[in-house]
Amino acid sequence: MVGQALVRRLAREECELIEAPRERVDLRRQAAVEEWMEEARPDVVFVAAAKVGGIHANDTRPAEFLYDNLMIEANIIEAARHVGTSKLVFLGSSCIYPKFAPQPINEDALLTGPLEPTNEWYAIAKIAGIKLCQAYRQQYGLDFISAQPTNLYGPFDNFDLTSSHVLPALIRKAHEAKQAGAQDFTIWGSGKPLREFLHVDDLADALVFLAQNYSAPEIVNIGSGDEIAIGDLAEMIGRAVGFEGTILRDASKPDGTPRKRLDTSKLEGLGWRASIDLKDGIDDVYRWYLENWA
Ligand code: GFB
Repeated sequence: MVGQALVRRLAREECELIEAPRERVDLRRQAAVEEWMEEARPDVVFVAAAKVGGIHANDTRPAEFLYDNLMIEANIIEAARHVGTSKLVFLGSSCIYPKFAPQPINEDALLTGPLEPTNEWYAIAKIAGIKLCQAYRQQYGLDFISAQPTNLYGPFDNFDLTSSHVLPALIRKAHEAKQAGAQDFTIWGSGKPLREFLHVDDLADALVFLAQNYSAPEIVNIGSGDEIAIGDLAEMIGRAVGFEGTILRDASKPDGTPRKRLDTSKLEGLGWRASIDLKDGIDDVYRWYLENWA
């Protein structure tokens, strides 16, 4: 999803675009990454690739989320150094911050407290990626930066109900309930956790902005300010999809972190802010879902 958004955004820049699709290179394999890098010799690298998933996938596949992400980032960062890449933008995540970090979460909160257990494996891998960028800057003088996006959604999202994030899952549940003429659909947890959502086209724009305008070891948050309780999100999606029944809650499923709104004052100070509002973004993704998935 992030890679596709970057490709759409970079089509508007004067650059030659080189992609590393999954079929061409398994980024978990060091030799494959080295070979790809030697051939491509990119000037700028965006590390969008990662093993990602929603709360259930993170919670039940800890080894994959830790191992795959450590390998992907370590292989790419070291191979980029080897071929003389001049700029690298690494993507972290808002889950790198402590579970009970003060809100909105400032970049300084990194490594100040315990992580949310459902996604600590992914978070540890992403923190290692951040530290790799900082270490390569310190030891080799390389301009490797890292950005921390809030919860993302958009075209090419994953709509598989066991591995997806909440927003695509609820679009699918609401749509299928409407199609089946069902009276209800069920969301996980209490519906009370708050999440901030950023459309992936906004993210891609921010990443290109940072590649062009930011060069420092400190991490940068990318958020939207569009924060909503999961129960309210479900109702909003129900309206967008045209579902008129009841929304039930499954308390046996985890809530995860209670709130993780990012403080985006640093990025705004640099001159960038999000522009796609959540309602428009949901309409956009629902259109994409109808055309490509449903
Ligand atoms: O998006 P999500 O899976 O991940 O879940 P996190 C967000 C909230 O939505 C949780 C609730 O409180 C879920 O319990 N939820 C309700 C649902 N219904 C559903 C449903 O049908 N599917 C899903 N998936 N959730 C992720 C991390 O945490 O945040 C990732 O797991 C990543 O590693 C991402 O960092 C940014 O927001 O809890």
